[in-house]
Amino acid sequence: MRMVFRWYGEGNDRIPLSHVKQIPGVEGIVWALHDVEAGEEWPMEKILKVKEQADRYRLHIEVVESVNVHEDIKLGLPTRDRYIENYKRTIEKLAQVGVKVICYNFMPVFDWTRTDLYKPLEDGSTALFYEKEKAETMSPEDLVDKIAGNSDFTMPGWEAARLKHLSDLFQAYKNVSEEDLWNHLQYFLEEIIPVAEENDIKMAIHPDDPPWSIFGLPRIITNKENIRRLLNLVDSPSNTVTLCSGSLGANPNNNIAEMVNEFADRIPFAHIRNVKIYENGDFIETSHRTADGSVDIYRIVKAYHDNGFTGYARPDHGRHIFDEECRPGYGLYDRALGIMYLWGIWDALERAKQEEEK
Ligand SMILES: [Mn+2]
Repeated sequence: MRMVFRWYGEGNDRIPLSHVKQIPGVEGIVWALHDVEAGEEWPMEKILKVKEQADRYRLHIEVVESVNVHEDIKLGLPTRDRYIENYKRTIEKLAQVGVKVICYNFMPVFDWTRTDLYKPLEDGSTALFYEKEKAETMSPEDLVDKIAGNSDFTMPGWEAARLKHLSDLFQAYKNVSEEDLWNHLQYFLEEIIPVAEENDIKMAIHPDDPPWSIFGLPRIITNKENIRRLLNLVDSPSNTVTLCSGSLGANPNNNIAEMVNEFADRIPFAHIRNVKIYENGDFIETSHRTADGSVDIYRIVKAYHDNGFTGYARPDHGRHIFDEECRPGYGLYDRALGIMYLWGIWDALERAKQEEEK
């Protein structure tokens, strides 16, 4: 397991790389050019700047999250080919600087969705929260105001430029069924996977968060069967999954350890996080500890260990603790605690295996 840490870039992330470097076992950053709009080709100059910054702390930049997919690609519009060409050029450039994994998602309009970014937990910390009833009754515009408007920080996937034409986008998706979205994903993969293969890059799709349809938009990367289908769309070692225990874990029917066992060789990047699911369908992001949520983090880490996992892993989100002022879900402290919990499980499993072999 190779531990990495999501970092939003100089001037955009309050956490300095000098602090990231001090979290035990963190070897690299998970990064993106957050100021480049979806569909545009990433400029080499900007890519190299991030590499220089990471190099200074001997952190690698092998994992990118995300190269966002333009809506025209998800909608299957004729204009998609231009954006797909840009995507290919970006893959080639990222390979040149040593990138191995590119995370992306195929969620229409919205990336991850929550109804509250600062919901208090019993211990006085706050965390990202999803209130089912609210999500089902609030308008998309209200949601955008809440997430994109209420924050001092830009939120990944909630960039203003993407959400400018909200009503047009919803109109455009009216006639896009889940099967259409599968077809559009297949078209995209058939174009980019050969380029990824040539460049020794793994394209790792992130599951939908939460793993069900919101606002009537189609969503397809939601469970084991659908991940299996995704991997078969283009059967290539470069067509892979970012297995996110937090996203998939919001549906109690998803057994993530089972998914690790089935898809191990197609998971180059693990997102590990716990969520607590309430009976009414609400869920909140908790600490990583198994006892604190509904997802059995121990079982998941054990499944990775059993399968000899050598891919990258990161704590997915964290709570906001110790009065830290941070991008919602992306503070330093709770993610650092999460990393130590993951290492604790991993090291104990590793040690037990060594003792057994003696
Ligand atoms: Mn995730």
